[in-house]
Amino acid sequence: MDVIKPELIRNIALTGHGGCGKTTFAEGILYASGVINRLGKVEEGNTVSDYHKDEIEKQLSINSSVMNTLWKGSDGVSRKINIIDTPGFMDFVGEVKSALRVVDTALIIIDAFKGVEVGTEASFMMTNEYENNLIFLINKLDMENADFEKTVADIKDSFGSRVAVVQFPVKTGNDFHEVVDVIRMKLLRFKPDGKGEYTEHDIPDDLKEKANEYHQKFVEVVAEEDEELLNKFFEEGANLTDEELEYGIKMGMRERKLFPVFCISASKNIGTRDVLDFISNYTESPLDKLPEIGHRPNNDDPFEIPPKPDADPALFIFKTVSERNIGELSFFRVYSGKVKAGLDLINEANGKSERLSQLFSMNGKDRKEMSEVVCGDIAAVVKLKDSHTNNTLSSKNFPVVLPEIKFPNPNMTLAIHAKNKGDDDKIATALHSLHEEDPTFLVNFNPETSQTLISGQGEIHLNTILNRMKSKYNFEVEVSNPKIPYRETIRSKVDNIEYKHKKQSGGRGQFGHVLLKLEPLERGKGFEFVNAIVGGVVPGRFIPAVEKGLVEIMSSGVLVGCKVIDVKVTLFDGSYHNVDSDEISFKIAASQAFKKGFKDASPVILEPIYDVEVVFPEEFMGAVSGDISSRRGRIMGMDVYGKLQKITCQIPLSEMNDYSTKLRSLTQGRGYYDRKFSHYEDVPKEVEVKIISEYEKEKAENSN
Ligand SMILES: Nc1nc2c(ncn2[C@@H]2O[C@H](COP(=O)(O)OP(=O)(O)OP(=O)(O)O)[C@@H](O)[C@H]2O)c(=O)[nH]1
Ligand SMILES: [Mg+2]
Repeated sequence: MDVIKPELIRNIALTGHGGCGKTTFAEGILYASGVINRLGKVEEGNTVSDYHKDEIEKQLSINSSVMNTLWKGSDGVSRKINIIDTPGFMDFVGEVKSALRVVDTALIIIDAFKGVEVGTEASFMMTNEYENNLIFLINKLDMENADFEKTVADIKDSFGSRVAVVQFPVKTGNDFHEVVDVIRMKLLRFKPDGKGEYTEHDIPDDLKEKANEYHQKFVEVVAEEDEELLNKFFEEGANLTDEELEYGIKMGMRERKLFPVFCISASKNIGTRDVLDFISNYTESPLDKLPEIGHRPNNDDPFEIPPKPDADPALFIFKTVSERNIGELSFFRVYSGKVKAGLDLINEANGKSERLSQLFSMNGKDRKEMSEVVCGDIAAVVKLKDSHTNNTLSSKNFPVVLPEIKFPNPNMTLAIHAKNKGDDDKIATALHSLHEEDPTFLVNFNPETSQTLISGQGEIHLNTILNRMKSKYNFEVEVSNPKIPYRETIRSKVDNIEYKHKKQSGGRGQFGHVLLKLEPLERGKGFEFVNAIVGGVVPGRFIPAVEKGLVEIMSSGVLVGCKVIDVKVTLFDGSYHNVDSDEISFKIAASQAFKKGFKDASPVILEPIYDVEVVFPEEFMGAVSGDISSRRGRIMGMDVYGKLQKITCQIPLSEMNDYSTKLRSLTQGRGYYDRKFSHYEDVPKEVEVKIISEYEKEKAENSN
């Protein structure tokens, strides 16, 4: 299984809403294909895919896991199927994006009772972005509340006329073990022992009409692919030859004009084999793909990287994990040529050379060494020195950069500090490596508020990272809501501000005397200093000190200790003393004058405002929009996205701390949002009063 031809590789990702059965289905594939000899269960914590401690504890997937197996096509030749099982919980959407970036086919699994959910829609949108072949699996048909017809209607309603039923169940609930396949026009009877084996039978008379109807509809969608086929379809009904049907299915999958629907029970392993047959026979191999469009390292012009096994090697790293006892594992897909253990490649992001010391094929945590990985295949390599997710490694002769995964913006931020002061530096290093493993987890130091900030996709995401930090690095940390980086500015002009700094205490004294004018500047202009001194009333050698005094007071703020922005200061008069004047005196005079003048210039506090897009099922419209208003949010627009509603709005950052958690609770876990900084805006008076009094209180506490 070590070296396989690229045309025999199939790369698939399992995606869908949380808890729809992805991990269970992956387990079924491995069991049916003989990789494992007992079918693990998520509840028992013994699946191949969910092997991390936190996944076993929570009984859900947090990381995507890479697995692989062999499966024979109808030509009797084995395909290597690389499977990436992704987490469904929206906090871990980055894992889904990176998986879809490198697979050719996505399997979206849908719960037969719950139908299309937010996670289903989100998966679909991501497959649009990466143009994956797409298959829907209706799962949990063994449950009493399963409703196949309703779920199919739901899928068609959400994803349109390209959806085509390939199978329907004879019965659902406890008796679900027979499926009618409307491509082969056979009844498949599955054994109940979990191995997923089935026997083929003729379709019983009472189901023939229904089977014909579905067959007709399926062939119609397939025929859409090709004008000749379509004409034939209308002239001769559903009587396309097997070759024509095969051609139509393959092309339809490739062009995303056909989304076949299968029925399964992942936990009983019913339907799995049939899905694997379809994947082997009809979905794209890496060689069928259009070339990747990357670019040369120092040039952004599009550059094609065709999937050629004999070309110079180039690979793309889509995931990095650090595993106990192994160190860092980098998962990659080869996009050109082939790579061998021991090969040196260049990381085009930093120009550094990397040696591929040991290559592995992975099944969850189990590794098997590989000597060579060909174009299109997915594998892992250990101990790269300076390479991370989103990096391209390629040979010296073939410097290329493959398109990066566009990770979502974070939507929750916390301030973090070590319980033990001495640990600060070590914590910074640990946070950095956690970011390298998970690019949706971000770390920033805000010099303005002197806080280290961690950001991610939500509360569960950040908690997961903090737990990982504790178990891996053994640090105790404390978290709090981040301080808001307010700004201060003025609204009116003050023409004549005078400040004389004078001190006489024995020996040499201090003397600095300035007259300033303050004016508001347009937003974004920052600070402008004008020296309008004539006749040397303030000698030239003290002018830089005046400016320095102003810059310092502006960066530490006047009202609430936040940066002052968009002010023009003109120094137009002053005086000095031959002996007592020095730089310090002028610096003090300037900053005191500024402070005095600032308070008279109608000062205001500005707060950061974020652009926010919220997506949720329409039945929660009232709750979601009411909540936005209660956060001083402004609704800018509303759109409909299938059965989902999207609100575009602006919300002040200070009102967004718990938004991720609140939105989930308001929408039964089905809403999600994205945000990015927009601009600064005046805070309303009543909020300003509150901010000032909190600041004064904190100052008083700190000085005690
Ligand atoms: N009855 C029944 N239960 C199922 C089936 N498939 C999965 N389950 C159960 O549904 C629950 C969730 O299954 P998982 O396989 O963890 O679902 P998942 O999609 O991987 O979940 P996340 O990774 O958290 O998104 C578990 O309790 C499974 O045993 C099925 O076909 N029938
Ligand atoms: Mg899972």
